[in-house]
Amino acid sequence: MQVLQDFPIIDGQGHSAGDFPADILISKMKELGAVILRNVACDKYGFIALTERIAPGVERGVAPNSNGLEFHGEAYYTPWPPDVLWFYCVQPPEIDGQTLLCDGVKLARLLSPNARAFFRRNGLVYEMAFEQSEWASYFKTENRDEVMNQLEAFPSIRARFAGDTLHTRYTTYAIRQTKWGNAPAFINSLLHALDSTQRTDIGDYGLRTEIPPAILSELQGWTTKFTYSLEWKHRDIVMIDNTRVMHARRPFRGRREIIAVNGKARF
Ligand SMILES: O=C(O)CCC(=O)C(=O)O
Ligand SMILES: [Fe+2]
Repeated sequence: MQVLQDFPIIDGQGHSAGDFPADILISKMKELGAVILRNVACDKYGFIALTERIAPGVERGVAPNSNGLEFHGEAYYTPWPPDVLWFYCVQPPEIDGQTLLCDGVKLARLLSPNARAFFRRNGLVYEMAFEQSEWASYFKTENRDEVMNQLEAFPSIRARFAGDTLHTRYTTYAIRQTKWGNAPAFINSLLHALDSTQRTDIGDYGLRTEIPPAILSELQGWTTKFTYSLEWKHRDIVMIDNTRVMHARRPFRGRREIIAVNGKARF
């Protein structure tokens, strides 16, 4: 059985993304967790201009290679996940490569009392290693002492440098309150961090919390059944509440180019 989730697709009717009313996107995203804007006149620069009006951030490519990716909220292995996640489709995949969405508020409601109690009692501990280019860009300094000082603002993170690599150990919860609506949502990088077969692109990243197998298979069951699968079209723009909706992707073959922005809401 496939229980589909619905996220709204707004038809931009060929209008320019530059003029598209921000309040429509914002209100749909707040209400339903994600919104897809299709059929707008928009190149990559128009997309970036739209993000800058609503929720700007650093433009990046998506995770490299053509492997699938398990469900995750973006950057949930750090204390600073973006609140809005944007994707823009430069080139739809030739074969497969759908991006999947799963509403963490619905997922939190579906969880068994046993799973919910486990996640209330047990935090998630993530470890991560950041290369110099990554930490220097995030902290806007190349000075390690300065980075350690900035990290003191986050009591939930322990950090150390080994050479130029920053190692972090971050403790948080699997179920957290959403930013818009303040509802409990299952949003984290648990499944992604545990899926070592699909994490070939990132070394030294993992979950140090043991999740009981029954809870893990419950989660895999719900996220498989309760999935929205986006069949990318040229110039699709997706705006995701990253405090509520997790994303994943199916493996693909052939060309596929999606760009992303980890955004900070201006609203
Ligand atoms: O390629 C995708 O559809 C999403 C990849 C991803 O999770 C990311 O880059 O944040
Ligand atoms: Fe991601």
